[in-house]
Amino acid sequence: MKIAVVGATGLVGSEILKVLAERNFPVSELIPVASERSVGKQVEFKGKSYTVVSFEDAIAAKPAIAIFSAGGSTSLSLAPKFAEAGITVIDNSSAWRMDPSKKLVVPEINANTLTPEDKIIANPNCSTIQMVVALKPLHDRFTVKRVVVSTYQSVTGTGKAAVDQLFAERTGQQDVEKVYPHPIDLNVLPHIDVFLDNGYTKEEMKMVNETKKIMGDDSIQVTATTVRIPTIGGHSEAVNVEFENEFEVSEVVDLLTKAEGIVVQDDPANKIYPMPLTAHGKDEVFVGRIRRDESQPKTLNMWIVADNLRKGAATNAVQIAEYLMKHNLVESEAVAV
Ligand code: A2P
Ligand code: 11C
Repeated sequence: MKIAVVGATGLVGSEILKVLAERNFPVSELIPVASERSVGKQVEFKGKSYTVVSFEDAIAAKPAIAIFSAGGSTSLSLAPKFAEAGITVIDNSSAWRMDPSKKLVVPEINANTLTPEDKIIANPNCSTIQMVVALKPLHDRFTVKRVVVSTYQSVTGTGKAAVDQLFAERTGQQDVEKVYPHPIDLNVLPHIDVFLDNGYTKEEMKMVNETKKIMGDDSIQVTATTVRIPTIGGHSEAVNVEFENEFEVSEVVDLLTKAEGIVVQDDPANKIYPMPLTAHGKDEVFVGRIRRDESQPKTLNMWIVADNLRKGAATNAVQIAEYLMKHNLVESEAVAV
């Protein structure tokens, strides 16, 4: 299958190339796309070099699927051009997620809603994906009523320039682009994406709105505080969940242990709990610190960590591509324009 990766030179784009290779996705031809300034550059895939092309050349090459991770405005302008050519777009940006005509997909939860007519499929925000993967098996059993989440998010969520800013601050290098409004090393910023009129950030509202859409349940109440911390391995989340129904902690652990895509790491006596350092480079969602909230009934606390570039972005997108391929939902030779 011919696959285009739009944003192939970026942090998520490079991770998509790695994940496609690791999972042995049957790529017959890779078509890397980036901005005009990168056309002609080389990217590596499975030990071979591929030349970055323009989006026009990528469309002309008729890939079956284009995985986009090049920012919201690029997706808004380019995804429809690919879709019109019969190419199925899996889009990592926030551009299409809340469009009622587009599916917002986490394969473990709602890939079964996909049809061949879905030509632009939205990949959720990283901090939402890891939370809903852990909430879904519990929602099916106990019904989630309300979630209070605080995040501790990796600088890799912002992109390459943010990783460079963190390490430049650490090493005292001055001549580097500042992507954050304050220092990030030895600091914590309660500010991810832009502030909205309601006082929340856009990242916080993504967690509220995307959760309802993916879970297919508008009654789930979510409130979030999203925070950037100086780490690179993944996003962490302290999640407080109130259920409609009573639960046993042992059953929660059992459900999470059996759920697809989750690894329970919960052995406090041996100091075992999820951390970005150990989640880094992994595809699973790690859950630990599972305990009853003793301050109110039917309420649980847990700690969720995942590599935001993996399950939070690249892995989830490649899993959608795998699902599309397995269920014959894409045109293997897309129509040229
Ligand atoms: P480029 O490397 O040419 O700037 P990150 O999030 O890590 O900063 O990466 C963003 C990715 O999106 C990069 O691959 C970047 O390419 C790509 N990109 C940015 N603007 C466009 C565009 N207009 N068309 C295609 N790719 C783009
Ligand atoms: C972050 N969650 O960590 C963001 C990155 O809506 O796809 C992804 C932004 C998005 O900064």
